[in-house]
Amino acid sequence: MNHQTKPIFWSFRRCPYAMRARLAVKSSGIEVHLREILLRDKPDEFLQASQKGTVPVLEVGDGQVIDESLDVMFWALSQSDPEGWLEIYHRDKAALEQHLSSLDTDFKFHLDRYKYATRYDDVDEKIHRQEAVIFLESWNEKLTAQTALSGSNNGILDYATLPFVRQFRIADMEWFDAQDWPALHFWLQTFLNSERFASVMTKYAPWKDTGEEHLF
Ligand SMILES: N[C@@H](CCC(=O)N[C@@H](CS)C(=O)NCC(=O)O)C(=O)O
Repeated sequence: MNHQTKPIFWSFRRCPYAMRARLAVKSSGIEVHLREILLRDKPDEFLQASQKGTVPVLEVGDGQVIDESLDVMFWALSQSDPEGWLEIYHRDKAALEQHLSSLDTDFKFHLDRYKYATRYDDVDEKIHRQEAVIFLESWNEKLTAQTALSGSNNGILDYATLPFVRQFRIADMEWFDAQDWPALHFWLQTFLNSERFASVMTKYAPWKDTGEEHLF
């Protein structure tokens, strides 16, 4: 594949949706050209690719654009899945869909209102933290019984979820670390300390300023 035909991946480093998509692309081994953006200063070329204006966006060629993070994950892994991330998809599609949909709707809803309470009118962050805790406790329970949310190894459920649990923790790390969730803490910390995580968190200057895209 030459330079022109590699997909273009529009990304924002700290975005958990972009993070999960970068994790899947990296695991698949598919090479893309990564263009870092700033959400407050989106390049016209990015908005032309997807008017929705959210990251991640993957331009895969022939005018085909994927602008949902889970779709990017499935696109990459369905082409190449050397680590078996989709094992859970083949084994228990219903469980996978149930987890991903409650993660992206309910858990995210409460996470935003806990972490960014001031952005919303009349929101009690403690109530939303408590609602999110219901999910975290169920994941801790699952991780107590098995190594990973996806089964015996981290797979798509884990890597789709980890960036959001990381974000939840960042809201109040001391509080998070003081909770009695040993399995969840271990799962998150192992990920945060991993080479894998470091490899998708490289800092790049915005493409808009430099014109530089990075082979990722
Ligand atoms: N459902 C989308 C959500 C993506 C999303 O909301 N990304 C945020 C950043 S974390 C974004 O781009 N927001 C647009 C903005 O802030 O202008 C996905 O899964 O890709």
